[in-house]
Amino acid sequence: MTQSIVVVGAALLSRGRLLAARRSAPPELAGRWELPGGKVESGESAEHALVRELREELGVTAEPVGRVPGEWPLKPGYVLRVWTARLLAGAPEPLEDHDELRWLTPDEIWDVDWLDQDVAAVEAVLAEWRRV
Ligand code: 9L3
Ligand code: MG
Repeated sequence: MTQSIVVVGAALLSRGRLLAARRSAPPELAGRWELPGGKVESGESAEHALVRELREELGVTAEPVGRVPGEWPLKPGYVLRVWTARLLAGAPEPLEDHDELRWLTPDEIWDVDWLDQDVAAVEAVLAEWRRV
């Protein structure tokens, strides 16, 4: 059976806030908010992909903290897996694929229009939040 392509998403947590990123592409996803990240490349670990994607998309150095339990289907053949992560250096900027960033408190989490596929992942992040 063909393996799904894993897309890693980062729940970047800092000072009691979660980073949300608004996609600028592709057109069908533009304007919706997501946990930043992207596809794991062949031969690459998920954690390495997470660090690489956060460097490329946001210009920061970050480290994975822990896997958020669960796995969420994306488009056919793709699944989303999420790690909590913390910033080691830099301040996130929307360098690639995003046009706005927001640091959300737990109370503000549902103020943004998350991608449909990210809603369940963000609910799982909220459940983990108190543990990190
Ligand atoms: N995707 C959904 N939620 C996310 C991420 C990072 C990605 N939190 C979807 C959008 C694309 C696919 O996964 O259809 C690949 O993501 P990217 O490489 O375009 O970021
Ligand atoms: Mg991406």
